[in-house]
Amino acid sequence: MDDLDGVVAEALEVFAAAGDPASLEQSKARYLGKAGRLTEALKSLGKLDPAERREAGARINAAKEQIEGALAARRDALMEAELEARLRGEAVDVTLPGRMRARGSVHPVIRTWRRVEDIFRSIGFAVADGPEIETDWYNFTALNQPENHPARSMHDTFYVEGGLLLRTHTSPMQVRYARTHEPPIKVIAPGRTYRVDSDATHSPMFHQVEGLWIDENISFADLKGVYTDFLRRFFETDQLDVRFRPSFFPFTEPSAEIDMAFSSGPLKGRWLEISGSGQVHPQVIRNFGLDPERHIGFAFGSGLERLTMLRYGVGDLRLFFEGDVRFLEQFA
Ligand code: 2U9
Repeated sequence: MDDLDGVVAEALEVFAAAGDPASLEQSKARYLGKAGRLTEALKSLGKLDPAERREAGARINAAKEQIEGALAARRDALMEAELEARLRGEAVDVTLPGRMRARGSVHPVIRTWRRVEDIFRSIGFAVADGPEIETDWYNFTALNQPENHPARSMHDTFYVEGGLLLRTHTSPMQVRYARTHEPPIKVIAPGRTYRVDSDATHSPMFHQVEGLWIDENISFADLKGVYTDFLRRFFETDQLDVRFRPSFFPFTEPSAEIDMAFSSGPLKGRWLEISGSGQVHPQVIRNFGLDPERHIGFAFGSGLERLTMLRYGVGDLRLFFEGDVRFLEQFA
């Protein structure tokens, strides 16, 4: 019993050395457990005479209280340290900026598409929609494209199984529209088109808008008025001139290229090719199911990428198809 102070000192040392609650509880058994040092001491009290027993009992109890006190204090300290560590590990820095959610934006070519639709709708044109996979008849034959025309070759057109092809212009949509509507036919056909062509200025998929106005008395003067008005509204300036140059297309006769030039601004005075056009060929009118002696009108076709490049000053067509966010977000 004389080494009780030694037992207490050892217990305090062992508790202090316990690094976590589990090893602390394990070392507790060595002193306070059933076979612990103090329990053993209490058991041996029976062998002592009453006077010695009281005195020894008091000393053992005092030692026990000391050990229990030290155990409780160490337990609190360890649990607090554990909690501290957990809080540190799970800490959230509320001063950090939130995670950004990137917002999508409308592709510049699609912006142009919508803008063109809005302008033409406002002057009474309907907007046609139709298949991107077409028959040879709607894409070529109906448009007076002869059997041996190079555009029909595998070098120029993507053919798919079953004699079908990816439309090379949006004209077949207008043929479909004209065959199912009575004149006056006043429609634009915007959409994706496909050609076997890929370099700095050509993409195998590109966008077109074509227009068609057929009635009993529609002339080149109407074409000039409609298209000039369209360009001035599209580019938001009246400082814009238009000229027609003779050309050839199988589906129009006569045919013309349309050039435009700004009369102010950085591109001032430079003629830019912007569209093809012409009076719809009598054979195409016949293919609508109409009589070319009675019905007449014009058509035009413009590239939406070209309109977009000129409106925003984009120098390279490929930027539209690379999906580079640094380019696209400028149109957000
Ligand atoms: C029908 C009849 C005739 C549409 C026309 C053009 C001239 C033309 C090109 C412009 C640039 C295609 O995107 S581009 O490469 N288009 O030059 N398109 S006349 O003529 C039609 C359309 C539909 C029923």
